[in-house]
Parts: sequence; structure tokens; C-alpha cells
Amino acid sequence: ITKTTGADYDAVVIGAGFGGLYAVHKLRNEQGMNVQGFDSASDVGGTWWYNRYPGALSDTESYVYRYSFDKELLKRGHWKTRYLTQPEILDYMNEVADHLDLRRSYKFNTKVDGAHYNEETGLWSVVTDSGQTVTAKYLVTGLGLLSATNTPSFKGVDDFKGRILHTGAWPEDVDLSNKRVGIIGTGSTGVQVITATAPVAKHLTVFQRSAQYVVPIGNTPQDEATISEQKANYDQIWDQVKNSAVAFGFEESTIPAETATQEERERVFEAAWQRGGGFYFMFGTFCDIATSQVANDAAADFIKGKIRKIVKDPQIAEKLIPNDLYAKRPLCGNDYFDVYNRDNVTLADVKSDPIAEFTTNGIRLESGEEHELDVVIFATGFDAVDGNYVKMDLRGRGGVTMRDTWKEGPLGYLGMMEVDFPNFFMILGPNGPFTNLPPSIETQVEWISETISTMEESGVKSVEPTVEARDAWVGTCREIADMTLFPKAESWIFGANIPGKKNAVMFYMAGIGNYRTAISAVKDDGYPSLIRDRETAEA
Ligand code: FAD
Ligand code: NA7
Repeated sequence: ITKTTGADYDAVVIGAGFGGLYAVHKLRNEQGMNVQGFDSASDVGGTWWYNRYPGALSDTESYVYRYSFDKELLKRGHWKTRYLTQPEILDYMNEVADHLDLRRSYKFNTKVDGAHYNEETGLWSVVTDSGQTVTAKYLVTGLGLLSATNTPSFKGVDDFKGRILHTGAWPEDVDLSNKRVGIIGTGSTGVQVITATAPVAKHLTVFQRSAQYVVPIGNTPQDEATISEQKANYDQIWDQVKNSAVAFGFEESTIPAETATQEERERVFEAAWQRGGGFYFMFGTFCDIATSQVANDAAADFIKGKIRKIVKDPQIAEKLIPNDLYAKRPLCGNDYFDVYNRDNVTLADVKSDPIAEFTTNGIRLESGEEHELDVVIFATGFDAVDGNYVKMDLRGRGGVTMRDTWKEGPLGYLGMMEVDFPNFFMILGPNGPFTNLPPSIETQVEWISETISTMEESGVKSVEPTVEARDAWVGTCREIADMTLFPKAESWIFGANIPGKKNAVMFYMAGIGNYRTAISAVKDDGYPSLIRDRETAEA
């Protein structure tokens, strides 16, 4: 039963990934609201529904890449290795949906084309690609921050006779065995799909634009004893995770590399290399790798030394060695650099010799060198964070569009709200925390549902942030980011991967612990930064 007078639903939730599913659970199962969910995929899973490419794996460890809120689900958790494969995560999402009976609230295979706020009724009108329009008081979006795929355009693509695939929209029927495969992109995804494809393809050509710092992932089997111990300690584990910086389950280092001796640095980096884990290497070894040039150089030099040792052909090794900062999202992989010792793998350095065009048979570089291929895989990433928001026709008060509000780069209050968009709540919107994501998703969904419940209890019709509060939050995110080296590296974290996209701050980089404190303070202080019933307030 809808509580909101005149509305089809109390809330519409877009997305059936970690974010959307938890929002439907909170609002419907716990707060008794009438909720309608939509997802363009045919079932639950979000990221893990789409990214079915070979080698797709979490780089958050299995025991913390899950929800913390449900003790029964935690007890039931099962995994075989230190990290989760895509099929395991998708199974988990399905298990969650069954356990909480979430599917019945969703319309799948349904894309939301737009949503408009009607100031007279105080309701959102949500328009889908099936021609349906529904109204609701609240609009909660879990559109995903790595969800809108980025496919760069190349001359001649349509002439290519082979098959073109994107890792983020992977079809079911792909068999790469004995094929001549080309992979464009060497980010997190590229590293995974490259290591999985090399052993099965007839030949693999990697088109690398930027060399990357990749450390081992250390994906070892997990024995029952370790898993039982993790399960027994979940209260403590989640407490640590939610008060940490990156929420990956390890204690971040408090020791600076800047003042450590060369021997100490070697010892700590080598131990981390043996242990595995990208975020661990950057944040678990020393505390200043992401902030101090000296520390960053020390970590980068260590990884460069490893590449030189692993890769047998020194010319190939040099091409694989990055010469920029170690300040993109940290990468890790299974024996990544060993791939380039294989006879069936070619590295094409497309920074020095860019892709000129696709031909009928493959890819031709500017030098004229042609690579014959049966399949080309785009591992070229995503229009991250705001991509899905600006693709949708989202309109707030007075018809103001999100596209226009964010034309100089995405803004957002607390990573969850936006000025002129009343009763609109984003999960993983711009300027939210940069962490292992499920704990941040939970943090946000809990804040959103508590805020909605407070507004309902006090009979509020609409709620939205003030311009001052939004601008101050964005300013804080900028200041924090500027204390780090991340803005100096070109990556999706600052929107630098999309041609023409303005370089902007997209994350709150002070960690989940500080983030939780900041957003709790807003709630505990009675939401001074939110305007209630703006029409009345302004009158
Ligand atoms: P998503 O899972 O992206 O779900 C968004 C959903 O919204 C999608 O199903 C999409 O179809 C739907 N949607 C979007 N727009 C519309 C629309 N207009 N209409 C209808 N539906 C719409 N994070 C980590 O913390 N650790 C990891 O190890 C990790 N590994 C990753 C590996 C890969 C290959 C990728 C791509 C991402 C990884 N991530 C990782 C990030 C991951 O996206 C998040 O952890 C998490 O899954 C995000 O959940 P979400 O619900 O916010 O968004
Ligand atoms: P990323 O990290 O954005 O990586 C994309 C890769 O594709 C990267 O190597 C890019 O090179 C490359 N790229 C992009 N456009 C081109 C063109 N036009 N030509 C050649 N190469 C290109 O995306 P991922 O999917 O790997 O990872 C995104 C997140 O998803 C990741 O952090 C995980 O959280 C999961 P560049 O470095 O820009 O030179």
C-alpha cells in the first residue's frame, strides 16, 4: 500500500546491484514502503551481471566483498579462494535477492530513460523505455559508478570482419580458444582478461596505451579454518573495516616510507608483493605512498625492478615499465607480467605507435604494422561515476537538468544528494568515499533510509541540500584530493579517461571512517544542511 497520496509508489529504486538491492530491502522490508525497482539487465547483480569476461574477479578479499548487515547471510557465506570470481559474486547476489525476497519489487529488462520532479505534486515521474511512467515521492538511484561502458571510436571499426566485444557488456556465447585475440586496455579489467586469455588464445596482442604498476593479487585457496575464523570474528572485522580508510579488511600502515631506510622499504614491499593485493600494496605498506613523491617513487621503483626481473626480453620489459606516478586505482593480477614471456603474446605499445584504424582483418598502427585478429576486446573501462546520471534525462526543480548542473564536472552533497533535486538520493554518487565499495554502499543506504524515515516521521514533503552545504562538501573533497597524488595521474578517478570530459574531483578521499563520522554528524545535528519543504520555507 502506497503511503504517499496520489503517487503510484512511495519510492522508485533504479539499479539491482549491491546498492539498489539493499535500498529496496531497507525501504520495503524494514520501513514498509511501497517500492518499485527497475534495472535494464534481465536480473539482479549490477556490475556482476554485465562483467562476465574471462578472468573477472573481485580484488577485494572474499570475506569483505559482501554485505555486513545480515548475520544469516554472513553465516551462509561460502567461497573457495581469497578473491571471488564473477560467477560466485553473481550467485551471492542471487542468494541475497532470494533471501530477502527482492525480485518481486523489480521490473527487469527495463531502462529508465528519465525522471522529472513535479513541484506541484511533489512527486517524481519516472519514465521507462517500455513507455511506462510511474510516480513516487522518493527517487533512489544505484546506477553504479563503473557501469556506463566507454567504447572509444576508431576509424574503420565497421569494416572489421571479426568480432568486437566490451568486457563490461560480455555476451554468453564467447569462446576465445584458438582465436587470434586483440585486447585494447590494460587497466584492472585488462589485466584480468589478458591473464585469462593468454593461455587459451592462439595468439594474443595487447594494445597498451599506458604501462601500469601491477602487483600480484595472491589469489590462494582459502581453507575452512580461515573462513571459520573470519566468520567468527565478523563483528570485529566490520568494526575495523567501517572505521578504516579504504575498507579492505587490513590495517592501513601508519609508517611513512619517506623516512624509512632503503632496507626497510625493500623488506616491507617484498612482504607485500608476496602477500598480494593492490590496495594493500599502496595503503598497507606505508602511509604516504599516495601523498609523498618520495614514497611514491620508492614504491614505483620497487615495482619497476620486479618488472625487469620477471620479463625476459629487456625491450618488452621497458615498454611495460610505467614512467608516471603510481597514483591510479591500484592494480593487481595473477602473474600479469609473466604473460609477456609467452610465445603467443605480442605487446603493441600504442602510445608510441597509436592505433591508426581497424581494417577488415585486424588493427593497423600508424607505423603501418598490421595485427591480424579474429576478436577484438575493448577493456577500455567506463564513463565512471556520473556517466549513467548524465545519460539519463534527469530533471529537478524548474526543469533543471543534471547534465547542466554537472556540466563543469559532477558535484553532489555527501555523495548522495544534489541541489534542486528534492527527495532524490544517489548511492555511490559523485564525491562519495573511495573504498572497497559494499561497506560504503551500506553506509549510504543506511543514511538515506534513516533520512527518509526522519522526514516521514516529521511529515516533510520535500528535502534537498542547500547550495552552501553542497559547495562546501565539494570544496572539502577537492582539498582532500589535492593533498594526494591522485589528481596528478590520468585515470577515471578524475574523469581523465574520457575524451572531452572535464577533469573533476569524483571522490571523498579521507576514508570511510571519516566519511561515516561526517554524515552521521549531519543526521545527529538534525540535518541543518537540508532544506525541508522549500516552497514553504521560501514563502
Ligand atoms: P552496479 O553494480 O554497477 O549496478 C548498477 C545497476 O544499475 C546496473 O545493473 C545497471 O543496469 C542499472 N542501471 C544503470 N542505469 C540504469 C537506467 N537508466 N535504467 C535502469 N537500470 C539502470 N568494487 C570493489 O569494491 N571491489 C572490487 O573488487 C571490485 N571489482 C570490480 C571489478 C569490475 C570488473 C568492475 C566493473 C567493478 C568492480 N568494482 C569493485 C566496483 C563495483 O561496481 C562495485 O563494487 C559494486 O558492484 C557497485 O554496485 P552498485 O549497485 O552501486 O552498481
Ligand atoms: P580503466 O582503468 O579505465 O582502464 C581502461 C584501459 O583502456 C586503460 O589501459 C586505458 O589506457 C585504455 N584505453 C582507454 N581508451 C583507449 C584508447 N582510445 N586507446 C587505447 N587504450 C585505451 O578501466 P577498467 O575497466 O580496467 O577498470 C575500471 C575499474 O573497474 C577498475 O578500477 C575496477 O574497479 C573495476 P590509459 O591508461 O587511459 O592510457
